Amino acid sequence: MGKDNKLHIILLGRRNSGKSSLINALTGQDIAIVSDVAGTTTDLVKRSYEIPDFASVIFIDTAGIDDSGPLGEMRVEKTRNAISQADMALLVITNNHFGEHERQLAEQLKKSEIPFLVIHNKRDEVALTPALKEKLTTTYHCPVIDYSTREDNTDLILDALKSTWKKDNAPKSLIGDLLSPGDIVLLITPIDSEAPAGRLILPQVQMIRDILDNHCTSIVLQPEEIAPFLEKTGIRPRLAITDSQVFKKVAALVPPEIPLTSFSIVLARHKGNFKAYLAGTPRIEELKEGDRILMLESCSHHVSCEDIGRHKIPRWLQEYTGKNFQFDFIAGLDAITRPITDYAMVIQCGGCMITGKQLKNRLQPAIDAGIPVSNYGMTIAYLHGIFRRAMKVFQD
Ligand SMILES: Nc1nc2c(ncn2[C@@H]2O[C@H](COP(=O)(O)OP(=O)(O)OP(=O)(O)O)[C@@H](O)[C@H]2O)c(=O)[nH]1
Ligand SMILES: [Mg+2]
Repeated sequence: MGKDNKLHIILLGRRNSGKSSLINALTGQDIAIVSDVAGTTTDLVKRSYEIPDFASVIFIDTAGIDDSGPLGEMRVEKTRNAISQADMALLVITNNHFGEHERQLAEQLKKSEIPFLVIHNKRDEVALTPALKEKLTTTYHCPVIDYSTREDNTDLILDALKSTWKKDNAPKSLIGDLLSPGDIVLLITPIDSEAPAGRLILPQVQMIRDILDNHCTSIVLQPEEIAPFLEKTGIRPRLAITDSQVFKKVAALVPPEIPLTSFSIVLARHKGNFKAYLAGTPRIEELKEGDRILMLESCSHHVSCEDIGRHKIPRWLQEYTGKNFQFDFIAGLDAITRPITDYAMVIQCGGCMITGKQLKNRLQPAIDAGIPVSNYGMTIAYLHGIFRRAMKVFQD
């Protein structure tokens, strides 16, 4: 979603494939200029439209991806850059032609995790072959629609857009892949001064729900209750998940044969760039005296996150390394004011208040610049010497 909370859908394809015609058809407005001259659209054109029962969208018309010459190449560059603003894409092809341009676009979309549909346009002239449809469906797992802006109404495409978006945004299980039905999971939840009065926090509630969804049993208990519980019941849980702040204490209480991880690590895997965190966290070792570290907080009102991010992690980092650092804190989705290259490391909170895509986009510039990134839970695990144990259950 863009800042305007609208779904941005970009149309991509070669010149003359019918991108502008398709936007006209989808929006029911004859606004975009359409012609049989290749290269009619030369700039990004945005068009708002309300898809009934779905969302406010902005269609982005682009110049053909096969444009050439110095000006053409600039247009192609512009089209490619626009892809990152999009939430979804329509890849328009004709004449059963899916060549290098299309493959590159599809790869870029996949890499950016932008769901897309392939529209084979002008079926009134040449119909989509079953062989190409089959090939594209198995390669990209996306809808492939044979279409004609001259003959078909747009319901087919609008329905496919809706269902693709819903499928892509369907909640995925947090730990379902680690469990079998009937497994028992310990959820270690200290009730201390930082625990909100009279309730659990969102990640704890989400985890309980996820365990129920997977037909497993959760046992919710405080650190002090671990040893008596295990002793009294003789139960050997499949997994233990703890609040990261008491990780060290809990690691000593949960027998080594029981896999142990933390709520924030589970959430980091679920949402965010787990691979980048896995690679980035141990680079705490490379930090130098006086380095600048960026702490990204995705919400501005969660008192306990604030305490962890603003006080505990900075203190623990300086204690662990024996060095002093400068910390910058940025809350919500506020802009990062300094150039990202000023930072030696970026540490992101769990991101419980923002979407996965927002979280990823927020970290991408740092990742692209080769700056190590981590998140609160993984940094805490590392600083407390339990990183390896906490990651093991995901690596096996
Ligand atoms: N036969 C047929 N022609 C179509 C269809 N859709 C579009 N066209 C024609 O294809 C030509 C190109 O259409 P545009 O919509 O301008 O294509 P475009 O992809 O926006 O092209 P550029 O802006 O040059 O990149 C026009 O002459 C359209 O009338 C279709 O379904 N069938
Ligand atoms: Mg056009």
